Amino acid sequence: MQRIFVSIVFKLVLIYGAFAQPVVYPTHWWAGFADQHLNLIVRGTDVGVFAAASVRYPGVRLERIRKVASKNYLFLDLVITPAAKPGTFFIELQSPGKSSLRISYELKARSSQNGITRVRGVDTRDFIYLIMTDRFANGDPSNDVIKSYRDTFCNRSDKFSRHGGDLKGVGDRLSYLEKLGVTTLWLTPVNENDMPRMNEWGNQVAGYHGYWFTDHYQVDKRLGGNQAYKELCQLAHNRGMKIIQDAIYNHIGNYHWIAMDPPAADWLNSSQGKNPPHHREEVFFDPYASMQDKRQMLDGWFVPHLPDLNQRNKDVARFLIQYAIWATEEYGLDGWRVDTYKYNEEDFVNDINTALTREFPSLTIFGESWVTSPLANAYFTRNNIKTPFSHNAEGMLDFQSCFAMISAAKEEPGWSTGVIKLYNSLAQDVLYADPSKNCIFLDNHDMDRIFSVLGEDESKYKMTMNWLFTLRGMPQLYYGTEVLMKNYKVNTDATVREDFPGGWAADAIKSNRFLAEGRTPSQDSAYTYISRLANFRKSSTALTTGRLMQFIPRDGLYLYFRYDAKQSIMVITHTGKEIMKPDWSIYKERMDGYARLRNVITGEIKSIADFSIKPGESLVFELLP
Ligand SMILES: [Ca+2]
Ligand SMILES: [Ca+2]
Repeated sequence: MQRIFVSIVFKLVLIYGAFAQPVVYPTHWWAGFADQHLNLIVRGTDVGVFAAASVRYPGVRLERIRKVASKNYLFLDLVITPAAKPGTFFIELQSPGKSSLRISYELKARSSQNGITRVRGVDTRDFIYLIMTDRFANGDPSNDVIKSYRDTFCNRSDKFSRHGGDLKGVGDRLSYLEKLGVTTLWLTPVNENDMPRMNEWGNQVAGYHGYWFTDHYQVDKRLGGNQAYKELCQLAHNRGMKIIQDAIYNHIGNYHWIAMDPPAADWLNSSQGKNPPHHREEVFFDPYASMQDKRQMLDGWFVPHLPDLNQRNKDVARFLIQYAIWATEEYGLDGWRVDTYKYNEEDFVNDINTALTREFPSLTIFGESWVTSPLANAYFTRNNIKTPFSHNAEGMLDFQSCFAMISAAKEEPGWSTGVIKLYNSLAQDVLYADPSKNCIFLDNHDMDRIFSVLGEDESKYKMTMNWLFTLRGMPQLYYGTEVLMKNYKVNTDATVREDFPGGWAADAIKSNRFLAEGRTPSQDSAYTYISRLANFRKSSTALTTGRLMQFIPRDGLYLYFRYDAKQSIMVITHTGKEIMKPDWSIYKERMDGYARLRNVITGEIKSIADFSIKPGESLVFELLP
């Protein structure tokens, strides 16, 4: 399948036999982008000997041909004017010895469905489900091992090995996810990771998670390759669901062609793994920061097998920008989640965001960085902070509200402990231009699983889920959380990336958590709870687009309201020790005119006058007259 795809997409016609088939990046392009520049990289053994090139196609102009340090590359700068129609044209390369090479290149027609059924963007009305594809479901055992790849292990009993999960497995579970209320899939990176197993902290680890790119234009064949990804995106879009792709601009795997044969030495940052980043994002906004500390953050390689890209090199930046545009148009992506945001050149991330939204105005982009303060998180977005550099990302993954929700559920309420931390965290939203653009969550593939963090306490689980689905922002759930998958990271994050039970044909029906009959009563109750909450949220204007008002927690009792002209929702949580009858006069501002409370999970209606709340209880009510 892959072979057919490749040959259709870029037919390379060789006239001079001495040259192996070069590869061209981007592999194809489209007519009609706002940015008329297209910078092609031609990669092939000794392709740099060609000194001249020509293109004859109406509306397409070759501006220049450029050589770089490695003789295995040629750079062709083209202009695709609005007059260029979709079609295939030839690029003729000529060497001084009169040998020539003819490359065919395709300009496709852009999709008329962008912004309608695809590339719609993701917003607060959505519910994002994070999947590590290798660990979710194996829909096609024939792709578990690809013999031509460097790593041919597939062993479910080894937590560091690949397990065989794939894109078809995800596509086969869309009904399950839709029933849960999910509207949007975020998969850890789908790009090819053709790496051998690497030594990480003494373990032989595979690139099963997807964060070790070796080819930007190839989806890993163990996940099903480009065609399977295209099919999954189409299936999701057919159901009105959306796709967020996980991007890594900061680094690549050391078996990427850029790392194995860099076009020029300055494509990679020079630390060569010797000075890893110190991870302290304060260097970007600290008025007293040193350049030394800032450069170490930007240039340091995470680990020696993840070479750091020098985004100050214009060709590197252009390669990444064109790839992001290519993937968005090719697959109809609705959003990008940008990995390791704080390690990228600041100008570069602004430039790539601008380039993407110029071509795809409805596209959503949010960054990921594990930061230590709301100020730091807001710094990387459009914000209200005065600093010399201004970032333009609309939102970030909100680690601060995550930590605050966990503290609020776990700690004793006090002056500076427990639920006040959630109140205080939200009060810092003044820093953001629009805090609702953040993606909020309770855990992910890099963190201890939330059910374990909460001591497997089902009341606390419901409490945190209530907050996740009713606070501002786009909620994200990590796969399996809805069926109480648990674990801590123990010297590795592989322990929080276990297989979803039931995703493999060999899994017993009685433990197939995709099916009600394969879940324990607790697991089924958790699944049902989230499904009801998420599906209620879908149709609630107050929760998705309404305003938020919170009241200072009193004796562990914390209330906030989401409201608009049509609807008012009250989220009430009691983290104190005694049964409590709220003093409603405090909340009059939001409760005037209402007499009853409708529980959004059970549908039960109570009078406000009769209501009292038990310690540890958390409830979501729609206010009724
Ligand atoms: Ca498979
Ligand atoms: Ca970097």
